[in-house]
Amino acid sequence: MLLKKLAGVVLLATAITVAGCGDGNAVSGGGGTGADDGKITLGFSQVGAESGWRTANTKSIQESAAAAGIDLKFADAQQKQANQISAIRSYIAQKVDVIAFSPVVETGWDAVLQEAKAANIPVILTDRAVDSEDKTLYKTFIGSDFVLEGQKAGDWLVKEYEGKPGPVNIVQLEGTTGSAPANDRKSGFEEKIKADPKFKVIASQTGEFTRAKGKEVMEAFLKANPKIDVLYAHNDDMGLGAIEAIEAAGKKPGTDIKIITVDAVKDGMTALSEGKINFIVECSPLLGPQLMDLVKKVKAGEQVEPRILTEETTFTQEQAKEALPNRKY
Ligand code: GZL
Ligand code: ZN
Repeated sequence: MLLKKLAGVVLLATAITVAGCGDGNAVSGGGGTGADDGKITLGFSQVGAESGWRTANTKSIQESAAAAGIDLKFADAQQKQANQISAIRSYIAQKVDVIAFSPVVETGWDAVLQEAKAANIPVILTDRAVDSEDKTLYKTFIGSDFVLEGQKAGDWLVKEYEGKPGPVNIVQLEGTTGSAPANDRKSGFEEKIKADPKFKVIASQTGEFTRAKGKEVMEAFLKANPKIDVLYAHNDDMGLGAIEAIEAAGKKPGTDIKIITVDAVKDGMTALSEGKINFIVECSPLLGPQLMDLVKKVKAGEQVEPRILTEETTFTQEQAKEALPNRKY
């Protein structure tokens, strides 16, 4: 009788342990999806497909998920925050193990991030930041320092015009209104040029990170301002659109109007190598491999750095010529 009882207790204990470990899974990674084939399920909400950078970023995420054996659910939000919020909500409903996203704008995320936290699904921010005060709403943020990118652009301009008289009339094509890269690339740049009053930002408007809008806004800048010396565009795509408008106006991009852009995607680097752009600040889209490492660590309940900075540099025309042949994107 006693032996039978003992066996019963052991059996029960084992069952609890197994269940416990399953529950443990639930605590750290959201319990996985229905198909518990041991694969991690990652729900990713992407901004959209607005630029060459974004396309390269999406490719990096999709390829590295496959290489890491991670089951990727991917949603393109066409640059609309509401679409990102509903994608995140659907990932919560599907009980994915981890959620990652690139927030199209900085504000308005606390509610949906609270819901993910309540569902015990860890969140990783990639590429762009959010302004949430509560740092427990996400495990880490991997992306560039956009203020530094703006400062690098401003530093180049200050050096380029050292000893030359003003006024230096600057027009600025800003990224998506309210996005971290637009806010921070603007503040970093303007902080550097405000040191010398000869630099004047005579017009500044969003080109929404796209070629089409960049071209349209540059056309308006050219019509309204007879003397433009410099264009600072928050990404290559808007700069490339502006080049079309500048040439249509009979001016030489890179000569009559100096151009500084950010990203260093292939098309931007090609224009730089041809002298149509004068300086590019790199912003790496290749976040995929590091993201997948973070997903595995977070799923396993390991501690991760709260802020992970991407490696990136800057390019002059000469450096672009050298770098172009083996550029990955
Ligand atoms: C920057 C990224 C920006 C790129 C643009 O990390 O968020 O969005 O600079 C892209 O090209 O559209
Ligand atoms: Zn910011």
